[in-house]
Amino acid sequence: MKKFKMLVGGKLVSSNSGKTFVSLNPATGKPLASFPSGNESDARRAIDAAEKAGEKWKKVPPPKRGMVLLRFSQLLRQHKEELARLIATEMGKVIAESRGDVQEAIDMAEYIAGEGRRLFSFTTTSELGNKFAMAIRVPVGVCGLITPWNFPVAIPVWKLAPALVCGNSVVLKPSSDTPLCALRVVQLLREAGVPDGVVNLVTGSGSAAGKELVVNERVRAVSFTGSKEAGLWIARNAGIKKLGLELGGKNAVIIMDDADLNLALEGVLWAAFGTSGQRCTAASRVIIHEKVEKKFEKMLVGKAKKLRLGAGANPSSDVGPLINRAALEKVHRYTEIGLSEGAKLLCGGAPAKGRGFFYKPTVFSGVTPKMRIAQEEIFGPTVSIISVSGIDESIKVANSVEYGLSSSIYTKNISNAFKAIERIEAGLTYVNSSTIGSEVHLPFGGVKHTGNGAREGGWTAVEEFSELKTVYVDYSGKLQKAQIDEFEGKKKK
Ligand code: UN1
Repeated sequence: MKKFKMLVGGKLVSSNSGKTFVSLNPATGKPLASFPSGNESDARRAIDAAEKAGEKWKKVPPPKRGMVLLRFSQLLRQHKEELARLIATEMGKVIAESRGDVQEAIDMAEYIAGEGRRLFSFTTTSELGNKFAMAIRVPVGVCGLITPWNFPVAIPVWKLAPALVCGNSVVLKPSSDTPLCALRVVQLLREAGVPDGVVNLVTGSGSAAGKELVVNERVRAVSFTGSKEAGLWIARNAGIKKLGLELGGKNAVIIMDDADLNLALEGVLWAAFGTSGQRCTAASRVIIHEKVEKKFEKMLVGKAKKLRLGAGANPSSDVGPLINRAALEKVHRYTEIGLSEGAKLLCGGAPAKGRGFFYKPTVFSGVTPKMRIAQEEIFGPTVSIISVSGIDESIKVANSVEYGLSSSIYTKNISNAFKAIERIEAGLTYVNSSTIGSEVHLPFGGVKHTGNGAREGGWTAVEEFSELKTVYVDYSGKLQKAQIDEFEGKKKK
């Protein structure tokens, strides 16, 4: 097994603790690589390095920072197949989706590179003469990026690219399930020309290295994607700093009685079982008009049973493994919960035989909106079918969960579509398309307990990683008093 190190200030280092952990191949359960168990003091070393290197990086003109990201996007493209194979092996998603993960990173790096020549903010008027007013974007400082395993290349790049173009230095703490993917991303950034210390990689647990990034006052922004529980802890312990939180989802696909059922079927299969249901945007609820429920259930179960489980790297696999044993156990626990709540198991409901962490695509029908399987994020290939009598009820049920990330409606009726667009409480709504498929140049994020209002991607990506400084330039040569000189009628000569 290969042993890897962390990257701090441009140097490969072990943890101060001397301890290591192992990243596994989820399709076999076998060890892949060992990494240092970075702790609080390692995170502090990385923060020191980032603080120092940040002084120079923030002075590099933004278009030049953008050029580094453009080179990075080209390197990602050159290494796309290698990275995709690494994702398929370390995280387990099937190879086509692994390539998509890398493509999303390429798209983001390329798109954000252009921000180097934008970073738009505002100029506006002044209430006084001979005075100029504007707001400019300035770097935040050291950013702590804490990333999940489900998009082990794309999500780190979603955060790294905008943080860097804005002139920040960063400490990346990736999930302990996918450190190899993160290391490869960081190596390519260095190759693209990011100076030593501007990007640091600390591996290890969230409760040690991750925690230090959250509580340390010298870290000025934390961007986190992961569970609601961890997000809540971060929100309560981060102190005064910028926070971007992307948390859970309990996304629904609504299918009306006028929908194209074949199209809806493709969308549900993709949303429920793609990435083995391990996306924050995965659909774990199908809210369907009672008139078409039985027909659709038959169609869905027929297809779900035929999906081939297998290692991500094997091109004939449709559904890969879950990330680890704990995930497998959690998903199965929800099957038991569903059965005990009285839902009807139509297919799946058990781990697949053999090695690795595979779970059979699982469909429950007869689910009611308050059941735990209809409320809680399972993060696995389990979908609950809830039957409703019309559009109003479908939207009410869609909104009856604590989360609000993605949503979708299948209908041919324009007024149903617009009711859904207007009333579904979610950061994303798709019409006649799956809950999955966000593109990098539009904002991505959710409402309610899914997030704290930050949006990744799009023109909003730079907001998380920059501060606005308001600037007034008075060229009148005298003291002009806002709110007083013009409005009191006593303008002094
Ligand atoms: C996530 O699951 O955390 O639309 C992100 C999608 C992807 C992003 C998912 N582009 O599903």
